Amino acid sequence: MPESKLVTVQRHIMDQQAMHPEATGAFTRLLWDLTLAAKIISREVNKAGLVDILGTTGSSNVQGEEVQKLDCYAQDTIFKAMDHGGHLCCMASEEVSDVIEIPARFPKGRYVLVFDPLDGSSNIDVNVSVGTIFSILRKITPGEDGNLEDCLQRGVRQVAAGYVIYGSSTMMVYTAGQGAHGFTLDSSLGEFLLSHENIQMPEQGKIYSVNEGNAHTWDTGTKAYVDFVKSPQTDRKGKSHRYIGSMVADLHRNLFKGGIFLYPADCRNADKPKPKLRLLYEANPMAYIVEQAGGLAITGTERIMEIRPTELHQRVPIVIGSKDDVTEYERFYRARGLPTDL
Ligand code: P6P
Repeated sequence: MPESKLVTVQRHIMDQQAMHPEATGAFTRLLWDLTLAAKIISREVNKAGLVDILGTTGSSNVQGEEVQKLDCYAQDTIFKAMDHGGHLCCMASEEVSDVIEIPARFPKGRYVLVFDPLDGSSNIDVNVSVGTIFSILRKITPGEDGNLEDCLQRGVRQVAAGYVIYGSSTMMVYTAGQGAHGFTLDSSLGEFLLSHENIQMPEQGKIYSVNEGNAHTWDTGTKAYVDFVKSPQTDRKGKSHRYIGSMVADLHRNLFKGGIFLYPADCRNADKPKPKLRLLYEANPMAYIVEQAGGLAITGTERIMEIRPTELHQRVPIVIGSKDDVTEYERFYRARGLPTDL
């Protein structure tokens, strides 16, 4: 067992910054501020169950504080942690319809933060893992204030991306383009400590993750692929179905165990497919992490990170995971069924 290095996420980020001589330290301080927000959210999420039990007195908890919905709490926490550091020109969030300006009283910087403050929050009251997802871009328009154009950039333009999963332990996984790395929160220290350096996703997995309840809405290629992978083949067993309904939790498991996660569009109206997951703050950041770990992320035919965004809350179909599994899926999708040369 290699000697595990005692490295905090701050130290790791600084070492990453050292690989970019042009880095000014603003990026490092931006990520540090984000880890503070993650620790605060983790504390609240971990007592949510308790608040829920004790909160039976109505809308206030035992301290008489107003019990905020946790996703609003997460939104406020990230905003307050990030609005004054001088690293950002604007933000965008799943919880807010328009671009979020940096208050005039604070300095502005050259980065954009796009995030989903608490993805899967509907699972909170049944104690299922949820997560925060973030994506960091560079400002591309002139002037101090960020705008929609600064947010609507392709995933390949991401400077960094990551997620925090609030589960049996709180972990942060991030990439700044030099691999994907996992840190586990030691709450007694209040530090995220390196626990999974340079994560490598298995090239093929034994798991497929999809909401089978939507099977009647899928395109024929997806239907054929799911039927194929769950059935035993001459050269391999059928894959096991694992679906939590919280993207961060499903992808975090597949990142380490291998496998494929699918959220195809509802194709019942062929002229107007209806995808669910969001491009800017779900698909792109998770795609960056997975690609840095050796996996793939596509819509069916197109690399997720190449999509040119047109709207802040734009939705996309996503198939993401182990390289061989996603490559095999794409053959079914393009063939609109079982490929003839399989
Ligand atoms: P469904 C959670 O609401 C979420 O945005 C993702 O985290 C998750 O993968 C997906 O939706 C679950 O959607 O339709 O299967 O409940």
